[in-house]
This record gives sequence, C-alpha cells and structure tokens, in this order.
Amino acid sequence: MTTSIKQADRDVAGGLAEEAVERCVALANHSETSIGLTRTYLSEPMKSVHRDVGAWMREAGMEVRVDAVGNIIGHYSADRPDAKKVMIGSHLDTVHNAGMYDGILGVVIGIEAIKSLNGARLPFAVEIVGFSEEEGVRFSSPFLGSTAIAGTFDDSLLARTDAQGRTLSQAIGDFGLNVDDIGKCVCPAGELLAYLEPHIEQGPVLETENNSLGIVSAIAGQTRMLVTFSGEAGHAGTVPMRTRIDALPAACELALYVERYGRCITDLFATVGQMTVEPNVSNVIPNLVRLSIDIRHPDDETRRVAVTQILMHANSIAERRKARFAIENRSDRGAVAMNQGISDVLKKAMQGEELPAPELVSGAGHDAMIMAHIAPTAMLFVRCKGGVSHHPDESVSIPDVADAIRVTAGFLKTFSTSTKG
Ligand code: HGY
Ligand code: MN
Ligand code: MN
Repeated sequence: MTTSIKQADRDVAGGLAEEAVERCVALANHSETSIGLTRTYLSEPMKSVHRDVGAWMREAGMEVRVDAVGNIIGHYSADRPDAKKVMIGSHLDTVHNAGMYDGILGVVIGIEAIKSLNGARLPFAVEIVGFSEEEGVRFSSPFLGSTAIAGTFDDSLLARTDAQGRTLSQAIGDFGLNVDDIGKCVCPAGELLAYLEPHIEQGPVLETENNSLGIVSAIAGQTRMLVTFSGEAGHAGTVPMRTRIDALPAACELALYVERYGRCITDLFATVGQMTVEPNVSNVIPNLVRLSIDIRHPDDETRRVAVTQILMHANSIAERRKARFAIENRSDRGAVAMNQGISDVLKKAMQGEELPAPELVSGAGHDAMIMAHIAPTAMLFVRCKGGVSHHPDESVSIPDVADAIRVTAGFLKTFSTSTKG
C-alpha cells in the first residue's frame, strides 16, 4: 500500500481513535457514584451504557441485542448467509473508583474497527460484545457474562446475594432480563471462528519498552478466596489483653504474611484487597473479620502451592490465638495460553502496520480466559500511562488507540484471507 494511502488510513484511524477515547470518557459518566466511576453488574447506569453503546453499534452497521445475563452484542453480518463468526470485545462493568478504559476500551475499539470497514463485508460475521460482568465486584464472582456465552455459567451462583441482599437471579430480573433464558446465551459449538480481546495492559511493560501494542501469550491463573477469623467480642476497656480472642490482629497477621509470601516467589501476585470488621466500633473487641485473598501466577502449580501455604499459615494463626477460621473459595481459574494461530494473525496485522509485536503475560484476568475454552483466542494489549489501572488515573494515548484500531481492522482483513467463513 503506498505511503499516501497508508497515511490516509492513519488519518482515518486517528479520527476514529479520538472518537474512541471520547466515547470511553462519555461512558464514564454512567456511574453508581456521583464522584468517580463505579459500574457493577447490571447496576442502573448499565442501562445508559447499553443505550450509548447500542447506538454506536447500529451507527457502524450492526444489529444489536442484549442477552439474558446483560451482555450487549452488535452483529455485523457477513458477505454470505449462514457464515460463522468472529467475536471482538471486552467488559463494560468496572471495579469501584475505576479508570475509564479497563474493559470499555476493547468494546469501543471493536466498534471503531467495524466502522473503519466502511460497510465492506467479510466472509464471516463479526460480533462486538460488551460483557456485562468481568470484575466480579457485585456478586464476588467474575466472568458472569463470558461464562454465559461460553456455556460454563454456574447456575448455583443465581442464589448468591450482593451487599444489599439481592440475589443474582433477582438482579437479572430487576434489569428486565429473564433468568430462564440464560441457556440461550450460549454460543453454539463450532460457530465461533476466533475471539479477540483488545485491552489496556494494566501494567508498565509496554511503556517501559516504548511499544504502543503487545500480544498476550498467556493469562495468569487466579484464585480468589474469602477468609473469616472469628474471635470474641468484648468491652475494649475491661477485657484483659492476655485473655482476648481478637479477630482483627489475627487477620492483620495473615495479611502481612500474604504480602511477605508474595514478595518471595518470582511472578507471584498476592493481595488482600478487602477487609470487613464486625462489629466495627472503636470500643468493642472485633469478633469477626473477613478478608479477601487474591493469588495469581502464570504457573498453576506455583499458585496452588502458594494457596496451600497461605491457608496453612492462617490455620496456625487461628490455633495460636484460639480463634476460629473459615475459608470460602470464590473463584479459581487456571492459567490460559492464548491461541498461537490467532496470535500469528494478530502479529501479521501489526507487522502490516509496521509495528513491533512484543509478547507478554497478563497478570490481570480477562474474559479471554473464558472464551479460550470455546474458540481460538488472542489478546491485543494497548499501552496505558504508567501501567496504572483500577484507578481514576488510568489513561491511554490517541495514537496508541489509533494503532489498536488499525491492527484490529487489519486482523479482520488478514483473518478473512485465511478463512472460508
Ligand atoms: O482483576 C482482574 O484480574 C481483572 O481486572 N478483572
Ligand atoms: Mn479490571
Ligand atoms: Mn479488564
């Protein structure tokens, strides 16, 4: 392609990238909180997100549907009937006090890549998906959207309650969806040719090596648990120190151990992100403390050993302090390698844009680790400033987003030359 056409391509992608970033900023207005961005599973603001994203999908030539677990899907039909499909997307829910690009950018890049086709059809359909729940914030269970499409949705979760006591099943009904239709979300076997997830890196590697984009080789496995220490409540001014069974110092001992353990194993990530104290008043000795433990590693055996070690230590703390302790396993997912063939197509698209194609492991979890069980899957990482994520300072540059849109469109064009659809 001559440089002038290439430059024209770049200019178009630049305009689409500007629009993509504006759209991420616009979606950040749809929040459960008046300050900052928090948008958890099927919360009220998700309806406004569906309104905006649905409009953008239709404008790009897609038919739009929302499935029974709240995934919004734009369908861009193929150049022939009964063609198979490629899915591109990410998630639209956020953590508390989130950044504007985690998940959302991948959906918007997908829409812009379809827009850049200017109505040209491919030998396969393309579906842009905005998954409804990846973070696992509201019901402490991640990937509710993608597991429904992958056919691995855990029905036992329907009875799980959120902080307000609403069950998952009620939340689905509250949003105007029908829990009896969850089975209809499943993507029929063999229909999906590939899944591609564009996503911010959420780490510093691309920025450190001065690359705008990267290809994910594998996604680290992750274990999320809730550990509860139970002691004895009592008057803070009268119960002698040596006779107390105080649940809070027990939990703090464990939190410090988790950090220490995480620091001594290469590539291990060990985090206590949540801690609730009961009765949580200053003049009562805490009798119940619940803490979350999040363990990740690219190697599953190393992660499993870490989980065992940490729980053994928790047990020894409880025994020594005569406290009781309980574990609840909230989520446990093995590491997932990305598909080499699809990653090679992505690499070819990057080379077509004269971009380096560095490979890196993702410590963060993604819907791609679910979709990889039903289709050849690849992830495209986009540099984010300082590697900051899960924070309001999360940010991307328009040129990097333009690279990602061109590469995503290039992926579709390259893939279409190698598929029968
Ligand atoms: O927590 C994660 O791994 C991702 O951001 N959901
Ligand atoms: Mn996230
Ligand atoms: Mn994410």
